[in-house]
Amino acid sequence: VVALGALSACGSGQVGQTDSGNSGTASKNLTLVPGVQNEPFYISMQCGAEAEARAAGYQLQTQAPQKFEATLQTPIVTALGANKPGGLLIAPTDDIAMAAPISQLKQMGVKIIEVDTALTDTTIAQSTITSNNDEGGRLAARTLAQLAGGKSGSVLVLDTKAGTSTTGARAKGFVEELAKTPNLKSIGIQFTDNEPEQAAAKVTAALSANKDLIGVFATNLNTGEGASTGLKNSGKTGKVNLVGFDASPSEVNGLRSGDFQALIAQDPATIGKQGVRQAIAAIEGKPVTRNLDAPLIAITKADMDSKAQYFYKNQC
Ligand code: T6T
Repeated sequence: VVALGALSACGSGQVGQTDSGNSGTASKNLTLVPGVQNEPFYISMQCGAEAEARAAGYQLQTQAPQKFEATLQTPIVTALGANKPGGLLIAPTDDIAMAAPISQLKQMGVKIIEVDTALTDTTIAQSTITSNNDEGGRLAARTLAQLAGGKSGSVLVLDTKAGTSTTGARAKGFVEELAKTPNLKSIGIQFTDNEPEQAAAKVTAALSANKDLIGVFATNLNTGEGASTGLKNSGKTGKVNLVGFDASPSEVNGLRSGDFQALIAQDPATIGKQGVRQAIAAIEGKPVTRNLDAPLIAITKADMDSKAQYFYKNQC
């Protein structure tokens, strides 16, 4: 496990489906395929990747699916075969289903770097750069235990979809760590399909079934936003502790206003930057690091003003 450095500065590129940097030879072209379009976590990752590519004289193009879904990400990856980039930086939307299209590109000589999520088959990518998601879940459990301050109650965990390596590891780490706090009892992990509406509905149902609900852990941005709506609709904002993951502009506003009690922030710009570095190393035949962990940090309302550098961006 290698700790990474501070956030890289973002360039002035656009976000979405973009080209950035200098024009170069075919092998100097990189493509970033995030998990989903227009989402602050992946936008911040793109900003870090673009700045690093530009500095190294490489060109980085970004193509993202409209939803976090393997059926939408697969055709994007497959189409890259027509105009092979030197390296692919990808956040696989499914740890099994994305193996075949990614392997196909690899067989054509494209260097494969996983950023954020990963495939179950660890032989496909040359490098994986991600947060330590198990530890992120554990950090969320310890943060919730502190917020509960010795009170007893039950706790709901909201995951996204089965097959998402990151959120799955967060949920599992959280439940294991929570078991060390006897007054807090997990009522289980529920899937939301990464839809805020489903997350809101699961929170409302959990509140009806568990009068002692004391906390909710939402494993990413959409589940957090949905959970916050669910608590609001039931008049439970601030009464049930909501610990979210990520630090999007709307989550940060929610922390300030009291909709969230804590956020576990990742460092997506550093993930993007390191993804580019590893891709370039692979293309240029230099040593590549197989696994890199990016830093995580817990943020509460009390300390948020001193941690503004961890907030995600909506544009570079
Ligand atoms: O939490 C991030 C990312 O790490 C995860 O893999 C999917 O959800 C996010 O993009 C946030 O919505």
